[in-house]
Amino acid sequence: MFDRLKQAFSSITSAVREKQLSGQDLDSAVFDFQISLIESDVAQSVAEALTTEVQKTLEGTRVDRSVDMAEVVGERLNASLEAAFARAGSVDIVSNVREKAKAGEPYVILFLGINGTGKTTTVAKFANFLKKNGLSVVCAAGDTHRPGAIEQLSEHAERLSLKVVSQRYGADPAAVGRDGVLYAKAHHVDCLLIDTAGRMQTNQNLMEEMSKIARVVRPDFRIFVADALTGNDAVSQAALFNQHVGFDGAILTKADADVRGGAALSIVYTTGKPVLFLGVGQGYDDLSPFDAKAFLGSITAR
Ligand SMILES: Nc1nc2c(ncn2[C@@H]2O[C@H](COP(=O)(O)OP(=O)(O)OP(=O)(O)O)[C@@H](O)[C@H]2O)c(=O)[nH]1
Ligand SMILES: [Mg+2]
Repeated sequence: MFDRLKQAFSSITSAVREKQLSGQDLDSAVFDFQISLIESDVAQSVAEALTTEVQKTLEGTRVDRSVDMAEVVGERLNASLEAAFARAGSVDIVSNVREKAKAGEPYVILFLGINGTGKTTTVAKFANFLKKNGLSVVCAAGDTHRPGAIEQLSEHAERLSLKVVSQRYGADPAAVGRDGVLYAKAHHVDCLLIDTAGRMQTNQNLMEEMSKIARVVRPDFRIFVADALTGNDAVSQAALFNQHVGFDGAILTKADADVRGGAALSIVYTTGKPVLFLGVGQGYDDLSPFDAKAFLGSITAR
């Protein structure tokens, strides 16, 4: 996973070291770094910000022959990445759910994202994860648009021995969400997971519908689901949902097939929201908690 991003970070420090030793101009190394970030799915704005960090570091140390510029550049980049991930913070959903359960209230999670990113699969994986942590779960079939969507969620739920609250196709998803909340309250279920549609006539309609569900249901947490393989698109979608509906954390699916790795970095940088989990396959256990430290360690080889 994420090999390209790792390569981009290691190539800038080795290029700086080589050029410094041979007294060559460093501008081309900085330019190559920016290109390799973009090729690793790092959003343009984030690639520019990181390149500026490198440039500033080089300007600040160029005169001093005694310092190892490559080392300084590596440290500056690490510090910048660490700061972005620290700003986004982290969330312990299991303890949040437990906390609310103590007060006798269900914890409501709304899943958001465009079509095909893996929302429904992720709802099932997330339900499995909560169950394994000793929590009770119910799902609501909030995608009342796509033919087969209700059956798809119901099949997952059956395999996981979970209840699904649903209505007919064409029903108001906000009403389905509200039914879910009422069911969870009446049956003392710890957590309600609401699946939603990803495709509507227009993105504007999708945003309006998601905002309406959020207004009616007032979820405790909104999870944005993105497909890591779509790279920069995932970042634009994150910006769209963050602006129009708002979300509290992201899950990146299909990370098992993602060799580039820039999506996680870019979503954290551009939205300031944490990545919570990575989807790493199609099985119910293929959901790994996202460890920012380990991620940074793997891409910066520290
Ligand atoms: N390899 C891999 N495949 C995944 C992962 N997550 C989801 N998928 C696959 O992606 C496809 C789409 O998943 P869905 O869960 O149906 O996506 P969705 O967002 O609900 O799609 P719509 O309901 O059409 O909006 C399915 O074939 C999933 O098995 C993952 O982490 N890794
Ligand atoms: Mg779906």
